[in-house]
Amino acid sequence: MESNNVDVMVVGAGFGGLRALHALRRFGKSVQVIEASDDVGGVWYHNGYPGARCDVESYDYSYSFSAELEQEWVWSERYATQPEILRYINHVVERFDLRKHIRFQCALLRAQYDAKAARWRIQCSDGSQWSAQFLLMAVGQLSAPKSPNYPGLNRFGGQVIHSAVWPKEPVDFTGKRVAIIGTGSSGMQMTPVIAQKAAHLTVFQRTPNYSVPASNAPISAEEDRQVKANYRQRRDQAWNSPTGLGFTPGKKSALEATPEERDQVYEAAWHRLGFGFALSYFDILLNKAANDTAAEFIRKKIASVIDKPELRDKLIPRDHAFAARRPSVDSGYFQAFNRDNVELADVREFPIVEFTAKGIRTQDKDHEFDIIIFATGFDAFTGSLLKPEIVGRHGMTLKQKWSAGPVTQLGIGTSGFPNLFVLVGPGSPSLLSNVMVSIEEQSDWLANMIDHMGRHGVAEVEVTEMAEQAWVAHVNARAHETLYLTADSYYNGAEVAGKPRVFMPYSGGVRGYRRLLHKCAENGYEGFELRDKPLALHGQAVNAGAKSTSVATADLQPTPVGA
Ligand code: N01
Repeated sequence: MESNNVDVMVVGAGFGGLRALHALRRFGKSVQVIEASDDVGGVWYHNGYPGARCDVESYDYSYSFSAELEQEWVWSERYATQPEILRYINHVVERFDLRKHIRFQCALLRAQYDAKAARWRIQCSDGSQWSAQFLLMAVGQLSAPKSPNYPGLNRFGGQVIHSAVWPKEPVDFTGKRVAIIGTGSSGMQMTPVIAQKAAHLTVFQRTPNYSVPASNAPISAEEDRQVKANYRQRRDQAWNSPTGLGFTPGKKSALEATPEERDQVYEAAWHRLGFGFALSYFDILLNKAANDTAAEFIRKKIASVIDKPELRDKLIPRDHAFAARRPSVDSGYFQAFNRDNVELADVREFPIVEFTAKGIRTQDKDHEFDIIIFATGFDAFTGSLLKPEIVGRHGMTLKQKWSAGPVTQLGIGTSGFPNLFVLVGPGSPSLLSNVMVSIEEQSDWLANMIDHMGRHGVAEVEVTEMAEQAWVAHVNARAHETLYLTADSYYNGAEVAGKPRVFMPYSGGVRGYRRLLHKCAENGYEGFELRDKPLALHGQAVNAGAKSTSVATADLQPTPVGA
């Protein structure tokens, strides 16, 4: 068992877990990463569907911790494809010799906190058992795929594939009748690509989605040289932008601009900015009337590329504000419906009744398919976190503790679960940010905290109840400043029936969040209790520079989004 004692057990070998491993190793910590699948990459390993690519620009969706890595890696396109991202991840793993710390086909089944030893006792799917001072969950926010359970599902004689569990062997669509259920980012990305191969493609849509064109393009040698000559400035700009994408929100309200000015601004953003379109004016996500101007512009754009008038009304989103749900960044999604072999099935008009041996029966007709793809999304944020049984200090499971929704201090830890950390989890900017920026920020912050604890003889760290209540209130207050709460989405738990309706990501922006993280550390990890002996052994909180274990609520006062 000796070799199974580690300082930190990291769960997940995606971008987050790998970055955390790298950060912790720099401080000389012994780290074991466990990964349920048979290779690195997390979501980028599993989501191998045709057309899968990142909708954050390649230069920004990459690690910043090594200037050499930044300089030597050459991205081929503005928005990298899934295979290219996976090659990058593997390159990083080999270059920094990370693989030897990772155990594959090893899923976390159960972790129980041993309150007297201040260690986590861990059981894995491969039978291995571990003891770790810290348990760091880097399991991703969109890693628990969700499939509707239609009647007759097992009767269907063709192939059923989920976008997020894409087969490793190639799927040949040539001459096939294909169905895609779901029109989120995954469905919208794969539609135009599969349409080119399939004999017939039917897209089952429940909610029309907004999308901004990717304007993807190859990266020239000159552009690569220029970016790399100024990479630090580019990173600074990303870190100091609200979303971590490098876009600075417009200074003006959309409502102050004349219609002509707005059209010019939106037109320019439409052709180049991807997600940056949403920041053309600072209040697009804050004010419904401002949002309407952007939404109307997008609706006109969508209408202009759809040839069949009867499809326009169905494909154009009207039932929610632009970006209140996650919009897509697409490459020819709407145009795909101009093809003779592509059909839209509106399941709000004619719901799916059941699967049949040959396909799908909707209320109006029978559809026959060879392949049916579920692009139906995920049990977001908490799906993978709550899958293993994680038992805290009082014998309570994390699932029980979070039965009314996740409760955290800074999205990082939760009371009753000492020495447990979550990377890019609920309560942090996570999916409202360039997740790479959030991953790096939190990994370094956590590694510093763990190092600090080691140097100050701290055995146990635990979030205080007061701090987590203040943080949840702050996350809610920030969300209420925005339009995010006006729509049902996976941001607020609406994607799974019966899931607590709680707004999960932190909408205060990565820069504001970073300030709070730093302030927390400067104040001796405010909101966390640092103990030299485990509480179970009647240890006292050690000061370790702490001024207070509660949070100064003045630090959490709402400030405008984009500040
Ligand atoms: O999942 P989604 P996704 N019957 O949840 C529909 C990231 N991502 O995999 O909206 C019919 O967005 C559902 O309909 P509705 C990105 O953060 C990134 O597409 O619930 N339809 C919706 O249309 C993204 O936001 C990239 O009414 C059903 C769709 O399925 C996130 O992953 C690429 C249904 C699910 O959309 C998730 O995207 C891809 C049912 N029973 C994804 N159940 C990058 O580029 C669900 N739907 C980085």
